[in-house]
Amino acid sequence: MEKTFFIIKPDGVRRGLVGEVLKRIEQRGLQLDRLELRTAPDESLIDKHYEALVDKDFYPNLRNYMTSGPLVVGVISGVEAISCWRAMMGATNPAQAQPGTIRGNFAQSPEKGKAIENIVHGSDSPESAEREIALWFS
Ligand code: IDP
Repeated sequence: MEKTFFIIKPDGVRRGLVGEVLKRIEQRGLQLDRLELRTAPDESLIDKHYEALVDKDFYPNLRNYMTSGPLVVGVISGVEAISCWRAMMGATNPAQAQPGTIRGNFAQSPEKGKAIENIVHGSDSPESAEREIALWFS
């Protein structure tokens, strides 16, 4: 069994997609190990979460987006949970996300210069899953 960390980002919560996302996790047969609503994510936590991206031009927009409202964080486990959840999310840019994926069904690509609001996050490797679980649930 592999564990991964996921976020339902502020646009997902704002748009009432929490139930939809959790339903997909459950129906896929992934196990929900932890689940929490965080009402006021602080900037320093987001900076640590996205430490590899803080130097990017779009980072200030990404931080504003991620602190713009409540988000849901959780841990799921299953066989190949990391790649399974990444496939369920779809491509980062919603314009390239396959229909049927969460991003491909529910997200739109932003205008130039804005953060990509794409509903969900998922760890991209066992190392980042371990780091992100420790960061958010320490
Ligand atoms: P991922 O979420 O699909 O793993 P990452 O490259 O790790 O993609 O980027 C993290 C998040 O940063 C994305 O989900 C998206 O919200 C935002 N983002 C990534 N690239 C861009 C960009 O070029 N412009 C604006 N926002 C971006």
